[in-house]
Amino acid sequence: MAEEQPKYKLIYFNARGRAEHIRYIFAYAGIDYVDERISNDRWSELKKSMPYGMLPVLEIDGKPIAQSNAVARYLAREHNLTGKDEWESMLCDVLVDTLGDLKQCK
Ligand SMILES: N[C@@H](CCC(=O)N[C@@H](CS)C(=O)NCC(=O)O)C(=O)O
Repeated sequence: MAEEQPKYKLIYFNARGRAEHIRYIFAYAGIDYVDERISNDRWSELKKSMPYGMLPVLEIDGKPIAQSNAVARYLAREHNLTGKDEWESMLCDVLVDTLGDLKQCK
């Protein structure tokens, strides 16, 4: 019998920001998920219940997980998107860290 897929809910603002690479992984791997985009006026209340008080958060079967790159790496590993060997896996990490540098304001 096929293993049941976890239920995923991605919570973020209505923006690409730090959630878009997670959405790309879901789209590329063909994974169903709820893409919950919260408005700024809901945020101050919701913030209190989010781990570390920031978004994005991915709920996996109801368990809230913070940190976009940790989430993305987990999904990539689960769906065989980390390359065929350690070398390709390193190249994926290089890309992630480079994108992280680009997101920083200097
Ligand atoms: N290292 C975290 C950073 C998360 C982060 O900075 N989130 C911002 C939006 S991009 C946020 O939640 N800002 C609202 C706030 O701090 O109240 C990640 O990559 O998930």
